[in-house]
Amino acid sequence: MSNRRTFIQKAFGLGAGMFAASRAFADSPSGSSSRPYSTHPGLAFNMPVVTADIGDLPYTMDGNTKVFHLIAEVVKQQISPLKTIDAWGFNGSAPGPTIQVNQGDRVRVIFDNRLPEPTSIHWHGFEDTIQNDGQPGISQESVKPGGRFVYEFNIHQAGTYFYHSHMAMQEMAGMLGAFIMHPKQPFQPHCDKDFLIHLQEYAVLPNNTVPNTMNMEFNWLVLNGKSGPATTPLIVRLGDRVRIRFVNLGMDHHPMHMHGHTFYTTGTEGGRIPEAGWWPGNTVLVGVAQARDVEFVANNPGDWMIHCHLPHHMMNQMSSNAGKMTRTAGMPAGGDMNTGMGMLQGIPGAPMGEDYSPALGRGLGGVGNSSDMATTNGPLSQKKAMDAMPGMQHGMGSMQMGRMAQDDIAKNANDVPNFPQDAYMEGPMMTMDEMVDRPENYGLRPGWSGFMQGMMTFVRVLPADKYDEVIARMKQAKRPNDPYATILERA
Ligand SMILES: [Cu+2]
Repeated sequence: MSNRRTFIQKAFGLGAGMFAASRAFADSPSGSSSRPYSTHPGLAFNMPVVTADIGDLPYTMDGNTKVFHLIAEVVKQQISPLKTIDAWGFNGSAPGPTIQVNQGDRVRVIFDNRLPEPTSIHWHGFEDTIQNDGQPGISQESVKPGGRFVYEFNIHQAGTYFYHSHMAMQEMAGMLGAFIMHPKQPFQPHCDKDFLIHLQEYAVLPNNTVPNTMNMEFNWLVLNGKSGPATTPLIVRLGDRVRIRFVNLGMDHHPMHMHGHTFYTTGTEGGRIPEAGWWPGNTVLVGVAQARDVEFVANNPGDWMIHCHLPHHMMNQMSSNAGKMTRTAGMPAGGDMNTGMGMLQGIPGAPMGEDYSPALGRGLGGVGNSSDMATTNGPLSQKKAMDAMPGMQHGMGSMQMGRMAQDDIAKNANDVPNFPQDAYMEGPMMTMDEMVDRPENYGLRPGWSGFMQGMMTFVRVLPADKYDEVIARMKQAKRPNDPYATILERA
């Protein structure tokens, strides 16, 4: 028995027999869509939650207390192959790593502030003592730069909870993470896979790396800190019962939609819903500061999309679509606050006026934005496109920027009102399969990445042979701190 498995068993209170039973069963053929609940035949147990692209915060034991070391710090978060932003997060990522504990645990979180300003950590939804609430200036002194605060909890709840800075702007800069409390009595029916997906949004202008946290309009929409197609798909075996925990600590509510299946909402940020109260759907609205746990039997093979259904949240580097579009050499990036919010000062005073062009996001005017920096959104030559987007010239790799098949566009396209809509926003010219290559993407349709943007990922429901092949490739990759490690150990 590997150390890793021993660790998992200790961590989640799993008996050796449970592993043996589910393991033996996993070796048998699976894939029947008639299986009502799960590939696991025995008693339910708590599967560790997988937070793809993020992973978990490790802990040590001090007697009976689980001790976590949480560090707030400046992080470089790569949200897309060509876009790395300066965020504030925890232990190297934004969102921070997921903390997983069991109901009944005694937990200590040693928190260090390595940010240049005061902060504290709020434990969202915890029914704990006021001294541990993490509300700066109310329940505790702020933790100064270089300072430390120790939080202690007796975990008596169960479900999907969070931690985050209680300073609003810091939260928008990435200071959030998940806190899973596994129930003492595992939830029935047993789930074979348990995933967590954070929903976040950033406003980052072209050629900038610093999110504008005061912005009200967002052009980078991310799941677990990655924008499609850089998101890592959820890998499940045909017949698995799957739980997905959506967590939203952003500015907007997100209707999260899944293709090919009907799921039931089984939990909220307040814990488990009794089964009689579960409701079916294929879209669940995840409001700000809410969690929604959904469960389904993955009985329909295919690469099924999971995405926010707000149209603007299915794009990257989104731009306002008004004013002169493709008939000019480029468009300004980020108007100032007034014009960006629609308070027009040009002539005539209408968004289609000669003084206006589309703007990429909204800015503050002079602070972190660049009204005069033109970039392209039109059918320009490849050279012009490259010249206009200096930030895009590094590592363009296999991206076929600017190449769109002539016969994809009607001859009279430029005479048609509303053209272009998606013609130069997605499709073959945005394909970057090689740049986002990873084992979890193995076997996807060639060119898939040109159609994945923003809050989009897949649940890949794979028949046994394909599942085994993808899992084998994931194991082969031997990635340090692999978020999928707890699944790979069992596979
Ligand atoms: Cu959304």
